[in-house]
Amino acid sequence: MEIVKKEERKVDSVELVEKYLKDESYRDALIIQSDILGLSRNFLHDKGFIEYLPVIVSTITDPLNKDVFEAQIDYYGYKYYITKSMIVQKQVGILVHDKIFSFSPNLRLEREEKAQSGRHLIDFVQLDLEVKNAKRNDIMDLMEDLIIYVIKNIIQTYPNLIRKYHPTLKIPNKPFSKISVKEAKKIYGDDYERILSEKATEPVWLIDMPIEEREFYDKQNPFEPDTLLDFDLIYPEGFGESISGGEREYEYEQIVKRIKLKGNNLENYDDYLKIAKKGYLQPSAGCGIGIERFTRYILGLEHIEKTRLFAKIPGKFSI
Ligand code: ASN
Repeated sequence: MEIVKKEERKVDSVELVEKYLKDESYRDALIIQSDILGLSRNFLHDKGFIEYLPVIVSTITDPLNKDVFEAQIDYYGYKYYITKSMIVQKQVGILVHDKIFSFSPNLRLEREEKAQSGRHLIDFVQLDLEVKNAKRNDIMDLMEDLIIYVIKNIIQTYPNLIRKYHPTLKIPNKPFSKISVKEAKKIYGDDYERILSEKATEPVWLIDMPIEEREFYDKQNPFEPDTLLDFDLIYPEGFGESISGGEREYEYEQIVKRIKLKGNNLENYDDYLKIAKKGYLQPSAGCGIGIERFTRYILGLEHIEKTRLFAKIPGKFSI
């Protein structure tokens, strides 16, 4: 794919700084975000998780099941990818410690149409975690507790900010409801994700993605082979997708089959496949939750751009 530069877009650095100083919603969002980071970190430490530093450049990265431009760098003739997610690194990570997480910066060069969604940035951070021998339900249960813990604490600590920005924000009730993609499509049609989010008043799990719609690493359901043992969490009130995750493929033959099924190039996964072939990979499950989206949801912000400084909106040039 070729990136077409449509026009010269001038960004004035002084104007940008003045915007940050004038509009207090940037300052408020950063206060909330700082607490989201601290609370999530404490929550996971208490559950015995080890925090890893993120991997930002690698020879392998998530192929992603979507249309993004490739982000590669050339270093002394070697090719590195900028990480789109740490999924393969997490699968190796759990061989060293059973429960791991990372605040992982990801670069996804999304198409400009995504700017309108209000929830896409090309440079964002996800809290990415993985647990050895865990099942899908273990991770969903963990994330429900994490979200409840974070929202509860933030409402208690910053009642005035919540009243000002998102007065309808509630502490969600556990367990969150679940709906399969098949069922959601039947009820809401092809635009099920958007409609589900708009109708919901509490977060909802969307489960059992069709195999052709997701990446090779989410585990195929042996009892329903056209679906995966995975999930997304959808925020209510139209705030859209929050989390994606699932159980993982870890057996060499199955991984090869899945990479081929997606039409991905096996050679791109050489380093990963070697590890799988040796039998080192283990069963695991995990997920990632976008930090800027979590901030946006808690404050009920119109656009995710408000949740960080130097935000990069799809298709736009910025500092
Ligand atoms: N972090 C996600 C996961 O663990 C993968 C992703 O970001 N695409 O499943």
